[in-house]
Amino acid sequence: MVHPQRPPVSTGASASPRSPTAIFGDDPHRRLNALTGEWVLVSPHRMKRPWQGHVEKLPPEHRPAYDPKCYLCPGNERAGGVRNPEYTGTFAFDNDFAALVPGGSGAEQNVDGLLVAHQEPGVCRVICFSPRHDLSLPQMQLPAIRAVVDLWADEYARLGARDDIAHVQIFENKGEMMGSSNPHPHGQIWAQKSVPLQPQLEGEHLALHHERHHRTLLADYLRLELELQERVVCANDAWVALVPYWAVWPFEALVVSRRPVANVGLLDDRERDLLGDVIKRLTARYDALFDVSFPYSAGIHQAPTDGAPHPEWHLHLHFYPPLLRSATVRKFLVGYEMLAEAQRDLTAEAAAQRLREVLPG
Ligand code: H2U
Ligand code: ZN
Repeated sequence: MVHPQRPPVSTGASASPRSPTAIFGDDPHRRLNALTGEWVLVSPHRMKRPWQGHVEKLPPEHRPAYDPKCYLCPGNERAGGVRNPEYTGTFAFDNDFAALVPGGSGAEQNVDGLLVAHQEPGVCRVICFSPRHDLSLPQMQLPAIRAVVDLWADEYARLGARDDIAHVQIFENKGEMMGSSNPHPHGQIWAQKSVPLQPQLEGEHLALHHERHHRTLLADYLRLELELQERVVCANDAWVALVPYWAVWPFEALVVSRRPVANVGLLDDRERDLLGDVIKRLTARYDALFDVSFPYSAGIHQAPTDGAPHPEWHLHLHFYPPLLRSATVRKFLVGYEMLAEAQRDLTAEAAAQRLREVLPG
């Protein structure tokens, strides 16, 4: 059963010594990302810079349910000449311009440990969430989102079973701003022989924590977040969406399963339905924030498919949206952030509160 439970709204001045607001107030401070070991500089006092709360409106978007020129719509021809079937649910195909291809020479280079490279085999897939050109995840019905979750699980299992695939990255670029080439609701999968950098860093931190405590890092982190209720955005019986303590992007979110599960294939029926529910509620909040189809890159982090047991892995989704104050004011990682480390002004606690309050439920 879905509990549209609304966490108590943080007063911002909680007496808890574990609340960063109580400890640091408006003082600049650095927060550690427990998943990756990276740091982020938080400068809450800078949010006091004058801002009238002005929201620039973009003209409303009108998209047809079917676009004869869209290469993802059912029955249409793609670049390269292949025609899509008249699909009525989800639809996945091999990317016609794949960044990774199967096979290869297995060649390696290592010159004095300074010029180091290896050939990388892999598979790239494109996944259409819906035949409807005009929808995106928050507008889709729950059973249709559930079908997307099932597709993720099928693709993870099928690709992960291959000997030449040790990692399956499922992701979505939404909106032109994030480099999405087409508004038709779709995501991508890049599966490859090596575990790429971000999941590798997370894997190392998850493994250290599991070794030490025999619980997953995210189970312990989630327990803290549920206790503190400062950064939780919305939740149901199986999932919690929150703005992580170490968030870099203004309205970054982490969706964590209540049960420590290593990959999407291990989610039961109810957890799959409820994943759709939490994604719909989080992304609906995003759209409501600036009254615009909210751009983001989002993706699933889960256990490598290298054949090893991964009791340390705890499935989660990251949402990285670039918007800061309106439909047009974006956050770029520039200057100090390129040369030193990530920085933000809006605290994770304030961002979570905005997301909680923008919509009921
Ligand atoms: P993005 O919108 O996130 O770029 O994803 C769309 C993908 O679709 C992109 O990787 C592929 C592009 O290579 N594509 C095809 O496979 N066939 C086409 O006909 C056009 C685009
Ligand atoms: Zn389309």
